[in-house]
Amino acid sequence: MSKPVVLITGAAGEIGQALVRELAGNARIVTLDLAAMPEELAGETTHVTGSITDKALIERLGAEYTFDTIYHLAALLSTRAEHSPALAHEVNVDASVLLLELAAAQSAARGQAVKFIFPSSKAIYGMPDLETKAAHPRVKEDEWLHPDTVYGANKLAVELLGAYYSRRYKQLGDAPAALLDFRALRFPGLISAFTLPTGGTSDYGPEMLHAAAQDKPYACFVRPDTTIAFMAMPDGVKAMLTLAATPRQALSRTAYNVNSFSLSAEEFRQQVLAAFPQAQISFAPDAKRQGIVDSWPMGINDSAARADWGWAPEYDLQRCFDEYLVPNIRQRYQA
Ligand code: AKB
Repeated sequence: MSKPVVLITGAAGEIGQALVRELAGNARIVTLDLAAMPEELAGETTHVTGSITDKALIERLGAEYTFDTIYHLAALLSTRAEHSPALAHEVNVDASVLLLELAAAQSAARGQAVKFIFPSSKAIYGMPDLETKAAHPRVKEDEWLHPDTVYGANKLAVELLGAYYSRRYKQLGDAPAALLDFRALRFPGLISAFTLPTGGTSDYGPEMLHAAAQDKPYACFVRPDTTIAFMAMPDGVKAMLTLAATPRQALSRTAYNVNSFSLSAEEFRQQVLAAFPQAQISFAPDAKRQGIVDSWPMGINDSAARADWGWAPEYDLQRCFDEYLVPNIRQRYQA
């Protein structure tokens, strides 16, 4: 049997690299990114260098390949998006619509739903103030959907559009034989031992750790008490692959929270100091970025994912640091 063809957008980014490593060998992978794939992954994919906002390029990909699954990872993260809201809309929403159109057309043509896996974010929630945030430490999927950032609004818009393309697309005309199968995951801040995020606002966690491992001082841009949820990258990839593999009839919704552990910036610092006692970590809160993180919940309730598709993270806080982050980061920078 021929291998399924998988498209990964934003594949040279943090989640993309980790996902390619997991999928390599089991699928024919087509990757799309503005950047080239890192050398060690270059042989694993057919890489297309270009922008997801390029309509002609997306149409060409649709004409050249028939995709079983699309992992649409390309996005401008929250801090970067605040600096350029119109560009954020173009990259995060308009380009998503181009890909949804591609998946809808291929689903209809083949009579078989293309799976469309979309990493959404806790940024789609908006807590109005710190008191409310403390009083609702584990937000459910249908609560507090008032994002404070353009990135959160973009992610929520694509979740809603994806659900529409999955259920109602062009039902007033001639109904296509099959609609696409859209599935979204609302992630906490993902932390990788191998890559660093760019342009996000939960970046202070991974930045603190990677700086300490390189003996560089780090000034954290949020207050010590700032608390949000994080997740080890291998759990993020596991969540995407498990959700993609779940039969559609088991799913009761199109967007699922997935949670791991929550900790404050000071607790993060303590974890880093336990591994790198020489680390020089100070706090220099930036009012704007602080405001963004304050609007995000402390944690998210993932009982629907647990019930519908057996989600459970493998890494709790201590395992994440002791078994995944610290040994791999140490090795990376020592090398
Ligand atoms: C960001 O900081 O923008 C992302 C996110 C919360 O989705 N990590």
